[in-house]
Amino acid sequence: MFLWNKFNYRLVTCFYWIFLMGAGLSQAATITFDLRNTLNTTAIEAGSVTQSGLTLTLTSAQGSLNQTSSSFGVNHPSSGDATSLLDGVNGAETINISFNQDVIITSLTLSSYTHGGAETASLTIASFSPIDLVAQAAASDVYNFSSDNLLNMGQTAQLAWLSGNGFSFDSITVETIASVVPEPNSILLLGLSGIIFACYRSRRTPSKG
Ligand SMILES: [Ca+2]
Ligand SMILES: [Ca+2]
Repeated sequence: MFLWNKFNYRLVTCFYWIFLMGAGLSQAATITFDLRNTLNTTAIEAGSVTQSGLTLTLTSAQGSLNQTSSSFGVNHPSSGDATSLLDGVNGAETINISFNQDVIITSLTLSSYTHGGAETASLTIASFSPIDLVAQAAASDVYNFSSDNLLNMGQTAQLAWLSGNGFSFDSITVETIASVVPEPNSILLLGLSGIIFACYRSRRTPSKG
């Protein structure tokens, strides 16, 4: 009985490893959404655009989304607004960001964002603490994030104007998360062959127990 149980254990273990080898990791991809006129204007102003299979959805509670050849922002319905910037002329404007799958927000780029404390903004990713975006001296500000930057499907990140005369939300870069999917390829088949051979050897080797 003991030998039979041990043989069964080995058999189950072999099948388990074969299953794991048969399931491949999908590649994580880095995708940049340039929100200026390099993306489809109709789609992005309607609030949803797909690139490399990943769909980005944007909304603003303060007005409609507005894209120009060099900027992207919120067109507030009240007069005097900087229509293609996130600003505070008619109240603090924000843009909500979400995706149709889990992503890691790795960076975003702003422009028309004056350094030296003249303008301030923040990015809040899901329930993590807001990140202050301290404007840099460069004409175009790139902000990189290395922690607390996971945005699961269904969650929202919010880019918010805090002070100053307004800025453009130029682009956002995210990394998709690798997932386990059936993906047979030559390497896996090679590994599978090795495992089957190991199982065969294991079965033929007399047990010492
Ligand atoms: Ca505006
Ligand atoms: Ca500005």
